[in-house]
Amino acid sequence: MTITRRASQCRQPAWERSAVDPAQVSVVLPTFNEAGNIVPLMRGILEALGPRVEIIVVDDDSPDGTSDLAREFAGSHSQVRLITRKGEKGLTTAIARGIAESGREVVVWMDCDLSMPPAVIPDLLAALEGRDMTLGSRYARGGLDQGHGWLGRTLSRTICYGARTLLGGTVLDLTSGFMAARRPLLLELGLKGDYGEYCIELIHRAQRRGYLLAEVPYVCAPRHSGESKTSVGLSGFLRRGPGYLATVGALFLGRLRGSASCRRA
Ligand SMILES: Nc1nc2c(ncn2[C@@H]2O[C@H](COP(=O)(O)OP(=O)(O)O)[C@@H](O)[C@H]2O)c(=O)[nH]1
Ligand SMILES: [Mg+2]
Repeated sequence: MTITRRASQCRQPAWERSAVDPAQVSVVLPTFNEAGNIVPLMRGILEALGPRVEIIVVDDDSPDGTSDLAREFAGSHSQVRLITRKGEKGLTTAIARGIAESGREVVVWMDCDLSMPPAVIPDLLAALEGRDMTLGSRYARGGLDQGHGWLGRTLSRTICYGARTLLGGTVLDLTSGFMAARRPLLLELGLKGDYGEYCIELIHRAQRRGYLLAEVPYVCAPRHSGESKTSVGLSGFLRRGPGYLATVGALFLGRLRGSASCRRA
């Protein structure tokens, strides 16, 4: 199911659109070399959600000084917590660490390159009403990917189409990475995988367990500053692609085994 924003809702302060009180929300920001983005991103989140939201930055000791900038911002914004991991690296474990550190009912996470607009977070939270997880979606009606070139878009769409065909479900943007989820779902399912494939796995397992999901369209913008860690072209696909394909293959086999044992029972 896709949620679209109604024009009348846009006149309210952003966080009043939310079905979830921002005091119950942590936004987890996984960063590696995001010095040019982290402060404007945190400002955008506070503007969208108001002062009661919690922001947890999980930085892997970025050499560009991302942690220093986040620490300085946290000095004047008590909502912001910084975790600097030393000797540990990886997107999925960084998000998982942020989730583990949050004591709040709802956790949101997103990329920190300003490709995902903080102004969409209230829509993700509004769509959580009666649901367990909502996803920012480039591929739902009203969404768009302006952040990647032709090759990156084609590879991403191909992965999402192939995964949906093999695994079922209704979600169009299976590698979204811009998500809001309720604590019970996160505690039950956790995050597995190395990079964006955690997203395919989490969405698949959530749908199989009967959790309710919705996609919220957003326009993915080009990275504001710094460099992509995947360079979503052919070289990025060759580096990350096998992980995605292995995850989809393993989930597909699990699904086949599951339906075979159901038929036998
Ligand atoms: N903590 C942490 N964050 C990471 C790591 N790799 C990527 N990220 C963050 O993950 C998000 C997505 O990375 P990005 O470079 O934009 O990848 P792309 O969107 O696939 O091009 C950004 O917020 C990155 O800073 C990592 O090893 N550790
Ligand atoms: Mg990015």
